Amino acid sequence: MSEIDFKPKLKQKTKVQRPKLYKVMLLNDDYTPREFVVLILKAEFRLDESQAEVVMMTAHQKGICVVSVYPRDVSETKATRAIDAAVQLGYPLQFTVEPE
Ligand code: TYC
Repeated sequence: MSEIDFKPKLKQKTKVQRPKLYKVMLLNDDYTPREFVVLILKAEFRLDESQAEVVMMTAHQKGICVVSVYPRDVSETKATRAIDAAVQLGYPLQFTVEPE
């Protein structure tokens, strides 16, 4: 009887890591028109009219609201683009990005 064991001792495990997600947060201010906030939420974050209204009003009343979650680079790009669009029109609208 052979003593040689041909079975592989180690199984290779492939670990697939989910990308970490980052929240884009909308901050209230006293100057940006509500209509513009809704417009940006629809254009940049692909919210529909009623979602955009709810997010805008939540930020307006509570000071801050989660807009959406994405991988880090997507969140940062969208927040930057939204802030840039506001700056173009002289509005102080702010978004922040934080880990979920
Ligand atoms: N508070 C602003 C106003 O009364 C509207 C607004 C809502 C601005 C939400 C920013 O994230 C915001 N004109």
